[in-house]
Amino acid sequence: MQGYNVKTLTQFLIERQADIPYATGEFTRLLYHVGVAAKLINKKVNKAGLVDILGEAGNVNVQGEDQKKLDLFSNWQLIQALKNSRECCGVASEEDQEIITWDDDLSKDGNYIFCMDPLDGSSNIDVNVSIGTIFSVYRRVSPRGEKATMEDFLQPGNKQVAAGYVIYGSSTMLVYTTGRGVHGFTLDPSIGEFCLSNYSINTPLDGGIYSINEGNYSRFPQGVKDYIDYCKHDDKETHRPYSARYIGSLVSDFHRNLLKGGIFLYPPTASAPKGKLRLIYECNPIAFLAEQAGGRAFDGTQRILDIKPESLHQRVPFYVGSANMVSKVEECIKKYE
Ligand code: AHM
Ligand code: MG
Repeated sequence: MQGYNVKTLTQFLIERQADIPYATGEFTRLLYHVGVAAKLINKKVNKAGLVDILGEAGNVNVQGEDQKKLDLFSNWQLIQALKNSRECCGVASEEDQEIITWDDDLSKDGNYIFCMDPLDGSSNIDVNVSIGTIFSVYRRVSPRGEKATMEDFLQPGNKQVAAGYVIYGSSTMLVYTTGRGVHGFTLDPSIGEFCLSNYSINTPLDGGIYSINEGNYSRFPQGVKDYIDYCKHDDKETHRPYSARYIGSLVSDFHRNLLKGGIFLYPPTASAPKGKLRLIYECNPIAFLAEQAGGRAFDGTQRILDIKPESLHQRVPFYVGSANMVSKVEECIKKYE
């Protein structure tokens, strides 16, 4: 009889733990709990059309955007999972103005802090388009045994110990890195497990897709306009014009480009000089994944992972994807410096 040979996320995490000298299992437990929360969020996302969970919750989040009900659920679910893991001493979330810390001794003893956008691209929920959870993990810099401090959260992205996302798409996938490659797991709903499906993802150096909200073209800096014109230019040798693909859901746009090769751009505009996306819980984790897969991420002047955050909800312009495509947009932007 044909068997079913799978490696689950939990098995993989345990195997990988042994790779790291002196690993105590704290980090493995943390990611395990994130995986459980992702499954619970996935269940709700799948049922979104059936239950009274669609639509706005009536609150406005710290970015001034309407919160959708599923945003609130996902935020709550992840915070519970992180607390239950007993390895996390603090959380920063897109949905919360302040950092979240706990008073109990177990939490105060946790070694890790967690930054997240619990449900990104949530304006897509009502129309059944893929959305995602984005997360980033750091080792705390404040002493263990005390509450986490803001300093723990304002570390540059190059200090991340792990980052990942969950994409709730035609399949649900969890993709993560701990700085040793990028690995993808697809949820098999029949056994309720994330199973290893994409071992060591490498993104193509060149790609044929550009992803940008081109409706804002007239407001982009000239260098970005030049790059868009370059993408559309007909040139057989460099396989142009490229294809334009834009879902408006960062996780989905990035995931497609990661696998197929492409670039995602969210430039500054006159009305939003820092762009839209948030450094700590959107750009840093995606940049870490991109680099680990062989890609690049920069903000127009410097490497995303080298930016020292100044505030929790800081925004940055974001260009990420296949290394040669990011270098090309960099060349276009630098012309106008
Ligand atoms: P959100 O965090 O409020 O969901 O917004 C972030 C989303 C990203 O997923 C996506 O890349 C971007 O906003 C799309 O913005 P726009 O509609 O301006 O193109
Ligand atoms: Mg978001």
